[in-house]
Amino acid sequence: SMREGRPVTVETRHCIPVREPVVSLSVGGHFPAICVCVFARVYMCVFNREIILENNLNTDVLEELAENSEFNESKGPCLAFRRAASVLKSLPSAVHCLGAIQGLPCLGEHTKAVMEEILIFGRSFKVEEVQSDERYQALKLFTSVFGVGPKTAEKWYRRGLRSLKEILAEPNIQLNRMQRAGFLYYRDISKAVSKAEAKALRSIIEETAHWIAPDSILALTGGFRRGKEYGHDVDFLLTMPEMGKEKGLLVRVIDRLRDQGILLYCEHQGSTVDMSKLPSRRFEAMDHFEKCFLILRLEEGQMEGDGGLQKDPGESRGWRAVRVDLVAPPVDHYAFALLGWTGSRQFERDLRRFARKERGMSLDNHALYDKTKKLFLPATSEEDIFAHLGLEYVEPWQRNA
Ligand code: DCT
Ligand code: MG
Repeated sequence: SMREGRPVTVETRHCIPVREPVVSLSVGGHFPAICVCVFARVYMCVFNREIILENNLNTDVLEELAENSEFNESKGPCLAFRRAASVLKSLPSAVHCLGAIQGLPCLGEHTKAVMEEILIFGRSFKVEEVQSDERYQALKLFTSVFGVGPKTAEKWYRRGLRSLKEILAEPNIQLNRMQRAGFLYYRDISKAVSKAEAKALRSIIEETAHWIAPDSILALTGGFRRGKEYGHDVDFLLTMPEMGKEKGLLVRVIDRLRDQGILLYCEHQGSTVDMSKLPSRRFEAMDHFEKCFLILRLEEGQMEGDGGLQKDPGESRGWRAVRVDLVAPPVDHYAFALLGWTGSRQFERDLRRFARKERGMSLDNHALYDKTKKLFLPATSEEDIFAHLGLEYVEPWQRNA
């Protein structure tokens, strides 16, 4: 799994770990009824069979349910399952009984029902039903291709297509450039990117950027900045120390990567930040910075000591394709862009909600706006932003929820 889990056993006051011997049930007099009841059922159903229920296992199934809701365009339930997964991820230990989750926020009845099934039967029938659903399987498969979103996936499903082979064999399907690259490099880019690979790419892009502009600044963001071992892509911010000097830099970096023969695919988006619209501009989920979505070729020989390329066993070619996002904000928006692109998505969502609800402020990847004072709060670092929000600084590795 690409997710971080903390496999620690739970020792909360209200529950006994499932792995404890049966005798500990007899001391259950002061435990809440629901807890005792669940334990009795656990023992009746599975006797001594060990159920090790780690939270990462739980959150994976909840994220599958979230994805399924997304395919069904059920935004509410989708967000509810994502929130629940995020809350479980933030617990210091694994959940071994329902009692341990009774008081937690954001766990809806559907989530609780799924967790109860897993605690009692060691599996969830609701999840299995979703997993075996033909439409879910097809949409999950289709959207796993770079450039294919839920709308396109749905269209293909309605045409009766069920496999990637069938899509490629269908003469009436027009793939766009991004989707063609997605199919071409499918095996490589559906493989997780390791931290060592991310570091190697960082060196390559930094060298390229410095060759063009020696004082340019490159920062690794996304999951790898949060300390994750694996990711689905590698995210970077690129800027210049002086405002406006970043203009044209990204295009030159792309050209240079192309000249070096490592640019397999590039979708470039120019900046759409409209400074004249400030401060009436809407605060949005997507940012307007100049950026590019790339597929780069990473050579075995470019890996620095700590590990080789993530490849299939028996794969003899000495390179792999990797998805890279490169975003180029102007320096006075840099701190906001860094905070936004470091993620996680759920952390950003919660931080924005906190700013809005608790502080009457709007936060996005560009700026922080105080709605009462009607002014923008400038920041040159993430620390400044947390300070404006009246929060203690949260380290990137603590933003994984
Ligand atoms: N982000 C953003 N605007 C976008 C896309 C992403 O602000 N248009 C933010 C949200 C999280 C962060 O950037 C990185 O996005 P991902 O790469 O999708 O997530 P990740 O946490 O790096 O996870 P993964 O390991 O899957 O890459
Ligand atoms: Mg990422």
